[in-house]
Amino acid sequence: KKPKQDDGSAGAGAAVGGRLNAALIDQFERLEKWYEAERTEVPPNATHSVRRRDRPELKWLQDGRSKKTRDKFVDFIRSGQISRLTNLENDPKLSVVQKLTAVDWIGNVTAHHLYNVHGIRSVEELARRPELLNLNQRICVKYHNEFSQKIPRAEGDQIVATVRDAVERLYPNTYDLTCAGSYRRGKPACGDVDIILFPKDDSLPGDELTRIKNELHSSGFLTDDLTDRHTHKGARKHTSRSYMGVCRLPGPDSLHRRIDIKLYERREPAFAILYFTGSKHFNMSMRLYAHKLGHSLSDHGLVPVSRVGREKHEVGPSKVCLTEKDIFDKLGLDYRAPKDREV
Ligand code: DCP
Ligand code: MG
Ligand code: MN
Repeated sequence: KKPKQDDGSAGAGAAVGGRLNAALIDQFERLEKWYEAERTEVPPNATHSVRRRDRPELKWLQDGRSKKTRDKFVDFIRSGQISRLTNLENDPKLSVVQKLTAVDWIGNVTAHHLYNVHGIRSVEELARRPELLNLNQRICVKYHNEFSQKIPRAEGDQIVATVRDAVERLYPNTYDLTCAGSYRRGKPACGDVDIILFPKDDSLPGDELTRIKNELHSSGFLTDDLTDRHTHKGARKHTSRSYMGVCRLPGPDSLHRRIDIKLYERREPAFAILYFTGSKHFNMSMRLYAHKLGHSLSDHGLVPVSRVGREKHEVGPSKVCLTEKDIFDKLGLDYRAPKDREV
């Protein structure tokens, strides 16, 4: 939840509190980003706890935060800055690590290794050293510049239409196609295009996705494939297949774009659509909520579970949900339209 706007009724104190709160949230969020680059633990739920209150003052301090978090808070109140954040932001190594991990498939461990062992200081340098990278990383480094430019919706529409045409050519009137992800949440521009395919009649997917992929390659639309470590042998009861790759529309000025295609069996498309619509944070909080009610929510269903220690056992069949709204209903939540699922 965003801090509430001050409506003026609570006087000047609340206005100052609101502004301070926003600045504090901003600094904790930046801190979280840097901690990620440093691979240190983020104080548990620090940002979340700040977000929950309109006035972060004393109440929050007494609220059982860790001492380290309280110290940062006091630091902020005294100086307007969390000095730990200033230090991290001035750390030359961490700022390189952050730039490197902005590339998909490059995580912290790889980034630190590239920095320490190979002296890499930028993504451009990395592009000249493909021998240091695996295949997915090479592709993402090569197109890093293009991938960091967002895809306007109109171009997203053309990409979707290209895939739809290929699917119809190969399998006329067989699949329903949904563009999920940030596109479905109504964002004006998206990081990639996320397409889900459902057979109109129940069927377990076979090699249809491979044929669709080959078709899109032969027309020159797909330029590169990324390999997914999850899609191979025995992947989750064979109820879905995924493809991740790179596409480019015809025309001299068009950019290389990331594209994900998922093919599901039809039963219960609502769960897959809900999952791939996101956002990631929204999914996390909805899963956590389901978990608290003793259920496990995934792209395949909503299943009652019992936990013994760290073990999770399904103790019943998935709830039947034909629409996304059914899933919200089953959890006792108010329905939220895709555009309201940012957080
Ligand atoms: N997703 C998730 N958890 C992950 C990865 C993905 O829940 N670790 C779900 C939620 C995402 C959706 O899949 O919204 C699509 O993933 P993307 O990475 O494509 O994210 P978005 O489409 O939301 O944003 P972007 O515009 O960056 O593509
Ligand atoms: Mg996306
Ligand atoms: Mn995606």
